[in-house]
Amino acid sequence: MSHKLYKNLIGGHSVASHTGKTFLNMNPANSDDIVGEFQSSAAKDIDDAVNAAEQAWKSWRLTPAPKRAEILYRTGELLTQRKEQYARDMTREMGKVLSETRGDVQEAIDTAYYMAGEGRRLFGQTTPSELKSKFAMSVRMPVGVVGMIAPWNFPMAIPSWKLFPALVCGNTCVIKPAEDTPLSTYNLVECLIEAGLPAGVVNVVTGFGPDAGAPIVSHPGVRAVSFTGSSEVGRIVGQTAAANFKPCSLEMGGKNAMIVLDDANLDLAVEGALWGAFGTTGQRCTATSRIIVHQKIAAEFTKKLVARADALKVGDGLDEHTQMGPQVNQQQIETSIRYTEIAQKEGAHLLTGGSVLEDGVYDKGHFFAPTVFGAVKPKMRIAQEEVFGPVVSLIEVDSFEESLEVANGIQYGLSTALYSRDVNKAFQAMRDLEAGITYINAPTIGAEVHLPFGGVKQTGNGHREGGTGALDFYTTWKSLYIDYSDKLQRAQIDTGE
Ligand code: UN1
Repeated sequence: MSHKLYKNLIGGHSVASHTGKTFLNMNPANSDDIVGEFQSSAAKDIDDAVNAAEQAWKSWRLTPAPKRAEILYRTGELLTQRKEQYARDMTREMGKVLSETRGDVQEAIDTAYYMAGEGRRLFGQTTPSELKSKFAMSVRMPVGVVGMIAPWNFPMAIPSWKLFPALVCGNTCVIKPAEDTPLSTYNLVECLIEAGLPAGVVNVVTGFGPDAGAPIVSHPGVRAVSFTGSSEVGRIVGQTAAANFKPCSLEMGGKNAMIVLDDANLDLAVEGALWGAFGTTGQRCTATSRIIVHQKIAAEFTKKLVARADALKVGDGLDEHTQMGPQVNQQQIETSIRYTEIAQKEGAHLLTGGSVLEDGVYDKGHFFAPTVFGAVKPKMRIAQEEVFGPVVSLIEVDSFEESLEVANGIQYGLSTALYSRDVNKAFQAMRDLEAGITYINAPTIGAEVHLPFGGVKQTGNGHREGGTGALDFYTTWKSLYIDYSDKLQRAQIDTGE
């Protein structure tokens, strides 16, 4: 089957990269299926895109926020109409199962409606002046051109978390989708354009990180950068942005713990662990990758979890019966293999999985079996480092206090979960778990778009996506003073009499 050639979208035009090079976007479940061909862009393409965004900003920043918001409402409607098609496209390029890619599109729809509502809020503040007949207030102003680098695991939701608040706040954008999942960004932007977004307000440039991502971060015309991806790349992005004094939002890794206490509803906890660890084939920054279980119930919990992991139906995400899809590419498979070896060398017990699925229906894809390790100690690498695959570790503890200590004993701090029926422990966990997100009696995945999303410690640099936290990143405060006294009044010097 012939595939489609996609070009960069710059200033409302579809343009080929100056490099003359392209790359193929492959279906991770089926190497015969080419999803599309995309531009391998580099610095000159980014320069064109930033220039177009700067040009478009001149009028977009003056478009009233409620009008900008109307475009987001219409985008939400278009996404709703096309949800099924976009979900199928996403499963083809990313691999996760259809129910989850439908959820991914839904997350973009939720973000569209939520951020559209901000078009009639974007509240500022009025503040009393220390001087007489002087009025003081602060208002949110757009930042300018924002550069965005998106990951492949939420191919539509995460671009929407970045684009929609940026747009309602009056910014223009240059976005680079992940090279594994560019089609979903094209689908998203297609809706924005049909909804009435003017040319040049969003520019899409595809390519690889070092060639196309790096120049976005360093370009002097890009006033702020939003990045979601690995800690390794995030560190470079953060350092480059800092060297240019650029605000930069970094959302990176996790090693998310689920604590299961001896008073927990065990079946519920098993269900939650299964979804938290193997949903999206474990490829979420919020994935449950450490299960810290009380020794009194550890044996029973482990038996049930392993049985459920064994029974998971792994396969092509386009098949409605599949419960877990492939990993996104060969590199991710290699990471899963590497950590399986590391864990075994460290003395962890492989309870199930641990291998690449290669035969029969699996021979054309990147499939890894759902993997559970037992006898994991808190300081082992398998308990400390992010795998980003279907691999989960069980760590036994003797007390609630110890479980909190183990949960906090890592460099990351994104999501955490506690299964217990004890309300005091639930509140204590909410207070003491060092993470941006804590769930009680629910797994570590499944954040909703109208709450702040992000983490502490090495997970991020303090910014939040989702919720009103996003508005703080995509606007800058301007303080306004209006003196109607008709004389010179001096702050800190005159009395206001
Ligand atoms: C991510 O993995 O980068 O909370 C985002 C969740 C999803 C978003 C995950 N709503 O699991």
